[in-house]
Amino acid sequence: MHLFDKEQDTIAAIATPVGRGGIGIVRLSGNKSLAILRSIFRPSNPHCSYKSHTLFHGFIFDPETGTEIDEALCVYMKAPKTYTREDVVELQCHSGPAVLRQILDLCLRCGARLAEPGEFTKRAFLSGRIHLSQAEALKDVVDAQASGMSLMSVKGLKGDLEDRFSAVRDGLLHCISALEVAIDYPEDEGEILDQEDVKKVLEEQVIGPVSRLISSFENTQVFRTGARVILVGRPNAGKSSLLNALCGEERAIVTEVPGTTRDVIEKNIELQGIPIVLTDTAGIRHSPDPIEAMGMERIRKLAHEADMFLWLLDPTQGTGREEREVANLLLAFGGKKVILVINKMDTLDEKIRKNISERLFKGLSGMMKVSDLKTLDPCLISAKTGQGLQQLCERIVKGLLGDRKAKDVDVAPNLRQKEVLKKVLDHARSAKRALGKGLSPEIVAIDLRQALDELGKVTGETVTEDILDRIFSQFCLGK
Ligand SMILES: Nc1nc2c(ncn2[C@@H]2O[C@H](COP(=O)(O)OP(=O)(O)OP(=O)(O)O)[C@@H](O)[C@H]2O)c(=O)[nH]1
Ligand SMILES: [Mg+2]
Repeated sequence: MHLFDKEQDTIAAIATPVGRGGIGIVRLSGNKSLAILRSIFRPSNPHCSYKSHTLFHGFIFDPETGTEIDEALCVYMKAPKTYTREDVVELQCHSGPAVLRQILDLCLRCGARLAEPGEFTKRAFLSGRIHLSQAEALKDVVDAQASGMSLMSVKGLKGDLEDRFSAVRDGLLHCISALEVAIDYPEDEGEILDQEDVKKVLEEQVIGPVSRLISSFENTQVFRTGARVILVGRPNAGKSSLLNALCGEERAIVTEVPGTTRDVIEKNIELQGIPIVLTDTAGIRHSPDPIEAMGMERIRKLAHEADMFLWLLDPTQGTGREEREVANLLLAFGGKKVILVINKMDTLDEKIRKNISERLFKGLSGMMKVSDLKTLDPCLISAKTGQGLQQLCERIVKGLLGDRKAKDVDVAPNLRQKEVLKKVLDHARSAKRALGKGLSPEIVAIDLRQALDELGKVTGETVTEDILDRIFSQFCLGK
Protein backbone atom coordinates (compact mmCIF):
# COMPACT_ATOMS: atom_id res chain seq x y z
CA MET A 1 0.00 0.00 0.00
CA HIS A 2 1.47 3.33 -0.98
CA LEU A 3 1.78 6.31 1.30
CA PHE A 4 -0.23 9.38 0.49
CA ASP A 5 1.31 12.86 0.77
CA LYS A 6 -0.47 13.49 4.04
CA GLU A 7 1.22 10.43 5.46
CA GLN A 8 4.67 11.96 4.97
CA ASP A 9 4.08 14.75 7.47
CA THR A 10 5.51 14.48 10.93
CA ILE A 11 2.53 14.28 13.27
CA ALA A 12 2.17 15.17 16.94
CA ALA A 13 -0.48 14.68 19.62
CA ILE A 14 -0.99 14.42 23.34
CA ALA A 15 -1.14 10.65 23.85
CA THR A 16 -2.46 10.56 27.42
CA PRO A 17 -5.89 11.68 28.71
CA VAL A 18 -5.99 15.40 29.25
CA GLY A 19 -6.15 16.35 32.92
CA ARG A 20 -4.04 16.43 36.02
CA GLY A 21 -1.93 13.35 36.53
CA GLY A 22 1.47 11.85 37.14
CA ILE A 23 2.76 11.67 33.60
CA GLY A 24 1.55 13.13 30.32
CA ILE A 25 3.02 12.09 27.00
CA VAL A 26 3.36 14.06 23.80
CA ARG A 27 4.14 11.80 20.88
CA LEU A 28 5.67 12.56 17.50
CA SER A 29 5.98 10.36 14.44
CA GLY A 30 7.68 11.11 11.13
CA ASN A 31 11.08 11.96 9.75
CA LYS A 32 11.28 15.39 11.43
CA SER A 33 10.75 13.93 14.92
CA LEU A 34 14.39 13.98 15.99
CA ALA A 35 14.97 17.49 14.61
CA ILE A 36 11.93 18.77 16.49
CA LEU A 37 13.13 17.08 19.67
CA ARG A 38 16.56 18.65 19.35
CA SER A 39 15.05 22.10 18.91
CA ILE A 40 12.82 22.00 22.01
CA PHE A 41 14.70 19.72 24.44
CA ARG A 42 17.72 20.70 26.50
CA PRO A 43 19.27 17.44 27.79
CA SER A 44 20.87 17.45 31.24
CA ASN A 45 23.86 15.73 29.70
CA PRO A 46 25.29 18.22 27.16
CA HIS A 47 26.91 15.29 25.30
CA CYS A 48 23.57 13.54 24.86
CA SER A 49 23.77 11.27 21.80
CA TYR A 50 20.04 10.66 21.41
CA LYS A 51 20.77 6.97 21.17
CA SER A 52 17.68 5.17 19.91
CA HIS A 53 15.28 3.59 22.42
CA THR A 54 16.99 5.25 25.40
CA LEU A 55 15.51 7.64 27.94
CA PHE A 56 17.10 11.05 28.45
CA HIS A 57 16.45 13.57 31.18
CA GLY A 58 16.26 17.29 30.50
CA PHE A 59 14.05 20.34 30.09
CA ILE A 60 11.62 21.30 27.38
CA PHE A 61 12.01 24.93 26.39
CA ASP A 62 10.59 27.44 23.95
CA PRO A 63 13.29 27.99 21.31
CA GLU A 64 12.08 31.55 20.61
CA THR A 65 12.17 32.84 24.17
CA GLY A 66 14.37 30.26 25.89
CA THR A 67 11.68 29.80 28.58
CA GLU A 68 11.72 26.39 30.21
CA ILE A 69 8.27 24.79 30.04
CA ASP A 70 8.72 21.49 31.88
CA GLU A 71 11.19 18.95 33.15
CA ALA A 72 10.86 15.78 31.09
CA LEU A 73 12.18 12.41 30.09
CA CYS A 74 12.35 11.89 26.36
CA VAL A 75 12.93 8.93 24.15
CA TYR A 76 13.85 8.87 20.49
CA MET A 77 12.97 5.65 18.69
CA LYS A 78 14.58 5.32 15.32
CA ALA A 79 12.65 3.70 12.48
CA PRO A 80 11.76 0.95 11.80
CA LYS A 81 11.49 -0.63 15.25
CA THR A 82 8.71 1.69 16.35
CA TYR A 83 4.92 1.75 16.64
CA THR A 84 4.50 3.39 13.23
CA ARG A 85 7.76 2.10 11.70
CA GLU A 86 8.71 5.77 11.36
CA ASP A 87 10.98 7.78 13.62
CA VAL A 88 9.06 8.31 16.86
CA VAL A 89 9.70 10.64 19.79
CA GLU A 90 7.88 10.52 23.10
CA LEU A 91 8.12 13.35 25.58
CA GLN A 92 7.18 12.21 29.06
CA CYS A 93 6.20 15.37 30.84
CA HIS A 94 4.11 16.27 33.87
CA SER A 95 0.46 15.86 33.11
CA GLY A 96 -1.29 19.18 33.36
CA PRO A 97 -3.55 20.45 30.60
CA ALA A 98 -1.64 23.75 30.23
CA VAL A 99 1.83 22.16 30.19
CA LEU A 100 0.94 19.52 27.63
CA ARG A 101 -0.86 22.02 25.44
CA GLN A 102 2.22 24.31 25.40
CA ILE A 103 4.55 21.43 24.55
CA LEU A 104 2.27 20.28 21.75
CA ASP A 105 2.17 23.86 20.41
CA LEU A 106 5.99 23.93 20.40
CA CYS A 107 6.06 20.74 18.32
CA LEU A 108 3.57 22.23 15.85
CA ARG A 109 5.56 25.45 15.60
CA CYS A 110 8.70 23.44 14.89
CA GLY A 111 7.20 21.68 11.89
CA ALA A 112 4.85 18.95 13.06
CA ARG A 113 1.19 18.71 12.11
CA LEU A 114 -1.53 17.87 14.62
CA ALA A 115 -2.30 14.16 14.28
CA GLU A 116 -5.83 13.11 13.39
CA PRO A 117 -7.59 10.64 15.69
CA GLY A 118 -6.04 7.20 15.23
CA GLU A 119 -3.39 8.46 12.84
CA PHE A 120 -0.46 6.81 14.65
CA THR A 121 -2.25 3.46 14.45
CA LYS A 122 -3.26 4.11 10.85
CA ARG A 123 0.41 4.58 10.04
CA ALA A 124 1.24 1.36 11.89
CA PHE A 125 -1.28 -0.36 9.62
CA LEU A 126 -0.21 1.37 6.38
CA SER A 127 3.42 0.52 7.05
CA GLY A 128 2.46 -3.14 7.48
CA ARG A 129 3.44 -3.36 11.14
CA ILE A 130 -0.01 -4.46 12.25
CA HIS A 131 -2.99 -6.01 10.49
CA LEU A 132 -6.24 -4.10 10.20
CA SER A 133 -7.93 -6.52 12.61
CA GLN A 134 -5.19 -5.81 15.17
CA ALA A 135 -5.74 -2.07 14.79
CA GLU A 136 -9.46 -2.52 15.35
CA ALA A 137 -8.83 -4.77 18.35
CA LEU A 138 -6.57 -2.11 19.78
CA LYS A 139 -9.40 0.38 19.74
CA ASP A 140 -11.57 -2.14 21.59
CA VAL A 141 -8.85 -2.67 24.22
CA VAL A 142 -8.77 1.08 24.84
CA ASP A 143 -12.57 1.37 24.87
CA ALA A 144 -13.28 -1.73 26.99
CA GLN A 145 -15.38 -0.96 30.05
CA ALA A 146 -14.98 -4.37 31.65
CA SER A 147 -12.48 -7.20 31.69
CA GLY A 148 -14.48 -9.60 29.44
CA MET A 149 -14.23 -7.21 26.53
CA SER A 150 -10.61 -6.29 27.13
CA LEU A 151 -9.51 -9.95 27.35
CA MET A 152 -11.32 -10.68 24.10
CA SER A 153 -9.78 -7.66 22.39
CA VAL A 154 -6.28 -8.55 23.52
CA LYS A 155 -6.64 -11.84 21.66
CA GLY A 156 -7.49 -9.82 18.54
CA LEU A 157 -4.51 -7.60 19.23
CA LYS A 158 -2.22 -10.62 19.37
CA GLY A 159 -3.46 -11.61 15.92
CA ASP A 160 -5.84 -14.48 16.80
CA LEU A 161 -8.62 -12.96 14.70
CA GLU A 162 -6.22 -12.37 11.82
CA ASP A 163 -5.21 -16.05 11.95
CA ARG A 164 -8.87 -17.06 11.55
CA PHE A 165 -9.35 -14.67 8.61
CA SER A 166 -6.18 -15.88 7.03
CA ALA A 167 -7.28 -19.55 7.28
CA VAL A 168 -10.57 -18.62 5.56
CA ARG A 169 -8.59 -16.83 2.87
CA ASP A 170 -6.42 -19.92 2.31
CA GLY A 171 -9.56 -22.02 1.94
CA LEU A 172 -11.03 -19.64 -0.64
CA LEU A 173 -7.76 -19.50 -2.57
CA HIS A 174 -7.53 -23.27 -2.59
CA CYS A 175 -11.02 -23.54 -4.11
CA ILE A 176 -10.44 -20.73 -6.60
CA SER A 177 -7.22 -22.25 -7.89
CA ALA A 178 -8.88 -25.66 -8.29
CA LEU A 179 -11.65 -24.01 -10.33
CA GLU A 180 -9.20 -21.98 -12.39
CA VAL A 181 -7.35 -25.06 -13.56
CA ALA A 182 -10.67 -26.48 -14.70
CA ILE A 183 -11.48 -23.20 -16.47
CA ASP A 184 -8.11 -23.30 -18.27
CA TYR A 185 -8.68 -26.84 -19.51
CA PRO A 186 -12.39 -26.95 -20.26
CA GLU A 187 -12.16 -30.13 -22.32
CA ASP A 188 -10.74 -32.03 -19.32
CA GLU A 189 -12.82 -30.22 -16.74
CA GLY A 190 -14.60 -33.34 -15.54
CA GLU A 191 -11.30 -35.08 -14.76
CA ILE A 192 -9.42 -32.09 -13.37
CA LEU A 193 -11.99 -30.58 -11.05
CA ASP A 194 -12.34 -32.51 -7.84
CA GLN A 195 -15.80 -31.23 -6.93
CA GLU A 196 -15.92 -33.12 -3.67
CA ASP A 197 -12.61 -31.59 -2.56
CA VAL A 198 -13.82 -28.06 -3.38
CA LYS A 199 -17.10 -28.65 -1.54
CA LYS A 200 -15.29 -30.07 1.47
CA VAL A 201 -12.78 -27.23 1.71
CA LEU A 202 -15.54 -24.68 1.18
CA GLU A 203 -17.55 -26.16 4.02
CA GLU A 204 -14.73 -26.89 6.46
CA GLN A 205 -12.46 -23.91 5.90
CA VAL A 206 -14.87 -21.21 4.83
CA ILE A 207 -18.56 -21.69 5.59
CA GLY A 208 -18.10 -23.40 8.99
CA PRO A 209 -15.46 -21.05 10.43
CA VAL A 210 -17.15 -17.89 9.08
CA SER A 211 -20.51 -18.97 10.54
CA ARG A 212 -18.82 -19.60 13.88
CA LEU A 213 -17.18 -16.18 13.82
CA ILE A 214 -20.54 -14.55 13.11
CA SER A 215 -22.18 -16.37 15.99
CA SER A 216 -19.30 -15.53 18.30
CA PHE A 217 -20.19 -11.89 17.67
CA GLU A 218 -23.76 -12.53 18.85
CA ASN A 219 -22.55 -14.65 21.77
CA THR A 220 -20.16 -12.03 23.07
CA GLN A 221 -22.37 -9.02 22.48
CA VAL A 222 -23.21 -8.69 26.17
CA PHE A 223 -19.49 -8.20 26.93
CA ARG A 224 -19.38 -5.26 24.51
CA THR A 225 -22.66 -3.55 25.23
CA GLY A 226 -23.15 -4.62 28.82
CA ALA A 227 -26.56 -5.12 30.40
CA ARG A 228 -29.04 -3.09 32.38
CA VAL A 229 -30.31 -4.90 35.45
CA ILE A 230 -33.21 -3.15 37.18
CA LEU A 231 -34.19 -3.70 40.80
CA VAL A 232 -37.92 -3.54 41.34
CA GLY A 233 -40.21 -4.32 44.23
CA ARG A 234 -42.46 -2.87 46.90
CA PRO A 235 -41.20 -0.03 49.10
CA ASN A 236 -38.82 -1.21 51.83
CA ALA A 237 -38.11 -4.55 50.17
CA GLY A 238 -34.39 -3.75 50.35
CA LYS A 239 -33.65 -2.68 46.75
CA SER A 240 -31.28 0.11 47.74
CA SER A 241 -29.64 -2.15 50.33
CA LEU A 242 -29.05 -4.75 47.62
CA LEU A 243 -27.64 -2.16 45.22
CA ASN A 244 -25.23 -1.02 47.93
CA ALA A 245 -24.24 -4.57 48.80
CA LEU A 246 -23.57 -5.49 45.15
CA CYS A 247 -21.49 -2.42 44.43
CA GLY A 248 -19.69 -2.44 47.77
CA GLU A 249 -20.46 1.17 48.69
CA GLU A 250 -23.24 3.27 50.16
CA ARG A 251 -24.47 4.52 46.81
CA ALA A 252 -28.18 4.77 47.63
CA ILE A 253 -29.86 6.03 50.80
CA VAL A 254 -31.32 3.25 52.91
CA THR A 255 -33.87 3.91 55.66
CA GLU A 256 -36.69 2.03 57.33
CA VAL A 257 -39.14 4.54 55.85
CA PRO A 258 -41.01 3.07 52.86
CA GLY A 259 -40.65 5.35 49.84
CA THR A 260 -37.04 6.39 50.52
CA THR A 261 -35.88 6.08 46.92
CA ARG A 262 -37.83 8.28 44.54
CA ASP A 263 -35.51 8.65 41.61
CA VAL A 264 -33.58 6.20 39.48
CA ILE A 265 -30.12 5.46 40.85
CA GLU A 266 -27.48 3.79 38.69
CA LYS A 267 -24.18 2.17 39.46
CA ASN A 268 -21.80 0.46 37.04
CA ILE A 269 -20.50 -2.85 38.25
CA GLU A 270 -18.72 -5.77 36.62
CA LEU A 271 -19.79 -9.39 37.02
CA GLN A 272 -17.50 -12.04 35.54
CA GLY A 273 -16.28 -9.64 32.90
CA ILE A 274 -19.73 -8.28 31.96
CA PRO A 275 -20.30 -4.55 32.43
CA ILE A 276 -23.61 -4.08 34.21
CA VAL A 277 -25.61 -0.95 34.90
CA LEU A 278 -27.34 -1.79 38.14
CA THR A 279 -30.41 0.36 38.52
CA ASP A 280 -32.27 1.05 41.75
CA THR A 281 -35.81 2.40 41.52
CA ALA A 282 -38.59 3.79 43.65
CA GLY A 283 -40.68 1.21 45.48
CA ILE A 284 -43.75 0.31 43.47
CA ARG A 285 -47.09 1.16 45.09
CA HIS A 286 -50.07 3.46 44.70
CA SER A 287 -49.02 6.63 46.45
CA PRO A 288 -50.64 10.02 46.76
CA ASP A 289 -47.16 11.55 46.85
CA PRO A 290 -46.61 13.18 43.42
CA ILE A 291 -42.80 12.71 43.67
CA GLU A 292 -43.17 8.98 44.25
CA ALA A 293 -45.62 8.82 41.35
CA MET A 294 -43.02 10.50 39.12
CA GLY A 295 -40.45 7.96 40.29
CA MET A 296 -42.77 5.18 39.21
CA GLU A 297 -43.34 6.79 35.84
CA ARG A 298 -39.56 6.76 35.39
CA ILE A 299 -39.44 3.02 36.08
CA ARG A 300 -41.96 2.44 33.33
CA LYS A 301 -39.90 4.45 30.87
CA LEU A 302 -36.67 2.74 31.85
CA ALA A 303 -38.16 -0.75 31.82
CA HIS A 304 -37.87 -0.76 28.00
CA GLU A 305 -34.10 -0.72 28.35
CA ALA A 306 -33.94 -3.53 30.89
CA ASP A 307 -32.09 -6.72 30.03
CA MET A 308 -33.13 -8.23 33.34
CA PHE A 309 -35.24 -7.42 36.39
CA LEU A 310 -34.49 -8.43 39.95
CA TRP A 311 -37.86 -8.53 41.67
CA LEU A 312 -37.38 -8.19 45.39
CA LEU A 313 -39.87 -9.63 47.85
CA ASP A 314 -39.91 -8.80 51.53
CA PRO A 315 -40.95 -11.91 53.49
CA THR A 316 -41.70 -9.80 56.53
CA GLN A 317 -44.45 -8.07 54.56
CA GLY A 318 -45.64 -10.98 52.42
CA THR A 319 -47.42 -10.37 49.12
CA GLY A 320 -50.17 -7.85 48.48
CA ARG A 321 -51.34 -5.04 46.23
CA GLU A 322 -47.78 -3.84 45.68
CA GLU A 323 -46.73 -7.21 44.27
CA ARG A 324 -49.73 -7.13 41.96
CA GLU A 325 -48.49 -3.77 40.66
CA VAL A 326 -45.00 -5.16 40.10
CA ALA A 327 -46.41 -8.26 38.39
CA ASN A 328 -48.43 -6.04 36.06
CA LEU A 329 -45.38 -3.99 35.21
CA LEU A 330 -43.28 -7.08 34.48
CA LEU A 331 -46.04 -8.71 32.48
CA ALA A 332 -46.28 -5.56 30.37
CA PHE A 333 -42.63 -6.12 29.51
CA GLY A 334 -43.08 -9.85 29.04
CA GLY A 335 -40.16 -11.71 27.59
CA LYS A 336 -37.55 -9.95 29.69
CA LYS A 337 -35.63 -12.02 32.17
CA VAL A 338 -36.78 -11.83 35.77
CA ILE A 339 -35.10 -13.23 38.87
CA LEU A 340 -37.28 -13.34 41.94
CA VAL A 341 -35.20 -12.37 44.96
CA ILE A 342 -36.46 -13.09 48.46
CA ASN A 343 -34.60 -10.70 50.73
CA LYS A 344 -34.22 -10.34 54.50
CA MET A 345 -33.66 -14.06 55.04
CA ASP A 346 -31.71 -13.16 58.19
CA THR A 347 -34.95 -12.07 59.87
CA LEU A 348 -36.72 -15.42 59.47
CA ASP A 349 -36.63 -18.23 61.95
CA GLU A 350 -35.68 -21.70 60.83
CA LYS A 351 -39.25 -23.00 60.43
CA ILE A 352 -40.48 -20.16 58.22
CA ARG A 353 -37.25 -20.07 56.27
CA LYS A 354 -37.76 -23.63 55.03
CA ASN A 355 -40.99 -23.03 53.19
CA ILE A 356 -40.81 -19.31 52.53
CA SER A 357 -40.69 -19.75 48.75
CA GLU A 358 -43.89 -21.82 48.73
CA ARG A 359 -45.65 -19.32 50.99
CA LEU A 360 -44.78 -16.35 48.83
CA PHE A 361 -45.52 -18.26 45.63
CA LYS A 362 -48.97 -19.01 46.95
CA GLY A 363 -49.51 -15.29 47.33
CA LEU A 364 -48.24 -14.60 43.82
CA SER A 365 -50.21 -17.38 42.18
CA GLY A 366 -53.35 -15.25 42.20
CA MET A 367 -51.50 -12.55 40.28
CA MET A 368 -49.69 -14.47 37.59
CA LYS A 369 -50.08 -17.49 35.38
CA VAL A 370 -48.50 -20.63 36.83
CA SER A 371 -46.29 -20.90 33.73
CA ASP A 372 -44.90 -17.40 34.39
CA LEU A 373 -44.39 -18.18 38.05
CA LYS A 374 -42.43 -21.32 37.25
CA THR A 375 -39.77 -19.29 35.46
CA LEU A 376 -39.20 -17.24 38.60
CA ASP A 377 -37.01 -19.73 40.43
CA PRO A 378 -36.36 -17.65 43.56
CA CYS A 379 -33.01 -16.67 44.98
CA LEU A 380 -32.85 -16.35 48.77
CA ILE A 381 -30.65 -13.58 50.11
CA SER A 382 -29.99 -11.11 52.84
CA ALA A 383 -28.74 -7.74 51.59
CA LYS A 384 -27.84 -7.03 55.20
CA THR A 385 -25.59 -10.03 55.93
CA GLY A 386 -24.52 -10.79 52.35
CA GLN A 387 -26.03 -14.27 52.48
CA GLY A 388 -26.86 -15.63 49.02
CA LEU A 389 -25.33 -12.70 47.14
CA GLN A 390 -22.70 -14.87 45.47
CA GLN A 391 -25.41 -17.20 44.14
CA LEU A 392 -27.46 -14.22 43.02
CA CYS A 393 -24.51 -12.86 41.03
CA GLU A 394 -24.05 -16.25 39.41
CA ARG A 395 -27.75 -16.35 38.51
CA ILE A 396 -27.51 -12.88 36.96
CA VAL A 397 -24.53 -13.90 34.83
CA LYS A 398 -26.20 -17.15 33.83
CA GLY A 399 -29.35 -15.28 32.89
CA LEU A 400 -27.37 -12.93 30.65
CA LEU A 401 -25.11 -15.53 29.07
CA GLY A 402 -27.51 -18.46 28.80
CA ASP A 403 -25.60 -21.70 28.35
CA ARG A 404 -22.38 -19.92 27.53
CA LYS A 405 -19.71 -19.56 30.21
CA ALA A 406 -17.92 -16.31 30.94
CA LYS A 407 -14.57 -18.10 30.77
CA ASP A 408 -15.35 -19.30 27.22
CA VAL A 409 -15.13 -15.77 25.88
CA ASP A 410 -13.33 -16.19 22.64
CA VAL A 411 -11.99 -13.87 20.04
CA ALA A 412 -14.90 -12.32 18.17
CA PRO A 413 -15.34 -9.90 15.29
CA ASN A 414 -16.66 -6.41 15.87
CA LEU A 415 -19.87 -5.16 14.27
CA ARG A 416 -18.17 -3.94 11.08
CA GLN A 417 -16.26 -7.17 10.65
CA LYS A 418 -19.37 -9.22 11.34
CA GLU A 419 -21.32 -7.40 8.61
CA VAL A 420 -18.51 -8.06 6.12
CA LEU A 421 -18.29 -11.71 7.16
CA LYS A 422 -22.00 -12.15 6.49
CA LYS A 423 -21.36 -11.18 2.88
CA VAL A 424 -18.41 -13.58 2.68
CA LEU A 425 -20.74 -16.29 3.93
CA ASP A 426 -23.47 -15.44 1.41
CA HIS A 427 -21.04 -15.69 -1.51
CA ALA A 428 -19.49 -18.90 -0.20
CA ARG A 429 -22.91 -20.51 0.21
CA SER A 430 -23.99 -19.36 -3.20
CA ALA A 431 -20.80 -20.91 -4.67
CA LYS A 432 -21.55 -24.16 -2.91
CA ARG A 433 -25.09 -24.19 -4.28
CA ALA A 434 -23.79 -23.49 -7.79
CA LEU A 435 -21.40 -26.42 -7.46
CA GLY A 436 -24.21 -28.65 -6.28
CA LYS A 437 -26.29 -27.70 -9.31
CA GLY A 438 -23.37 -28.56 -11.58
CA LEU A 439 -22.95 -25.01 -12.88
CA SER A 440 -19.75 -24.15 -14.75
CA PRO A 441 -16.53 -23.48 -12.78
CA GLU A 442 -16.56 -19.88 -14.12
CA ILE A 443 -19.84 -19.16 -12.34
CA VAL A 444 -18.70 -20.79 -9.10
CA ALA A 445 -15.42 -18.89 -9.24
CA ILE A 446 -17.21 -15.53 -9.57
CA ASP A 447 -18.87 -16.03 -6.19
CA LEU A 448 -15.66 -17.18 -4.57
CA ARG A 449 -13.73 -14.17 -5.89
CA GLN A 450 -16.43 -11.93 -4.49
CA ALA A 451 -16.11 -13.72 -1.15
CA LEU A 452 -12.35 -13.14 -1.25
CA ASP A 453 -12.89 -9.51 -2.13
CA GLU A 454 -15.23 -9.04 0.81
CA LEU A 455 -12.81 -10.81 3.14
CA GLY A 456 -10.18 -8.29 2.06
CA LYS A 457 -12.26 -5.60 3.75
CA VAL A 458 -11.56 -7.13 7.15
CA THR A 459 -7.97 -8.10 6.49
CA GLY A 460 -7.31 -4.72 4.91
CA GLU A 461 -6.31 -6.04 1.49
CA THR A 462 -9.22 -4.53 -0.41
CA VAL A 463 -10.25 -1.85 2.03
CA THR A 464 -10.86 1.61 0.56
CA GLU A 465 -9.42 4.88 1.85
CA ASP A 466 -12.81 6.11 3.08
CA ILE A 467 -13.49 2.91 5.05
CA LEU A 468 -10.05 3.28 6.63
CA ASP A 469 -10.81 6.88 7.49
CA ARG A 470 -14.08 5.83 9.06
CA ILE A 471 -12.36 3.13 11.14
CA PHE A 472 -9.51 5.29 12.38
CA SER A 473 -11.60 8.39 13.01
CA GLN A 474 -13.28 6.46 15.84
CA PHE A 475 -9.97 6.23 17.68
CA CYS A 476 -9.01 8.71 20.34
CA LEU A 477 -6.48 11.44 19.65
CA GLY A 478 -2.89 10.41 20.15
CA LYS A 479 -3.55 6.70 19.49
N1 LIG B 1 -32.78 -7.41 58.45
C1 LIG B 1 -32.66 -6.96 57.22
N2 LIG B 1 -33.04 -5.71 56.94
C2 LIG B 1 -32.90 -5.29 55.66
C3 LIG B 1 -32.37 -6.11 54.63
N3 LIG B 1 -32.38 -5.39 53.50
C4 LIG B 1 -32.87 -4.20 53.79
N4 LIG B 1 -33.19 -4.12 55.10
C5 LIG B 1 -33.79 -2.96 55.80
O1 LIG B 1 -35.03 -2.67 55.20
C6 LIG B 1 -35.26 -1.26 55.20
C7 LIG B 1 -35.51 -0.77 53.79
O2 LIG B 1 -34.34 -0.96 53.02
P1 LIG B 1 -34.09 -0.18 51.67
O3 LIG B 1 -32.86 -0.76 51.06
O4 LIG B 1 -34.13 1.28 51.90
O5 LIG B 1 -35.37 -0.64 50.87
P2 LIG B 1 -35.90 -0.11 49.46
O6 LIG B 1 -36.53 -1.26 48.77
O7 LIG B 1 -34.81 0.59 48.74
O8 LIG B 1 -37.02 0.90 49.90
P3 LIG B 1 -37.64 2.15 49.09
O9 LIG B 1 -36.51 2.97 48.58
O10 LIG B 1 -38.42 2.85 50.12
O11 LIG B 1 -38.49 1.59 48.01
C8 LIG B 1 -34.01 -0.64 55.84
O12 LIG B 1 -34.27 -0.40 57.19
C9 LIG B 1 -32.94 -1.72 55.68
O13 LIG B 1 -31.97 -1.66 56.67
C10 LIG B 1 -31.99 -7.44 55.00
O14 LIG B 1 -31.53 -8.24 54.18
N5 LIG B 1 -32.15 -7.80 56.30
MG1 LIG C 1 -34.64 2.47 48.05
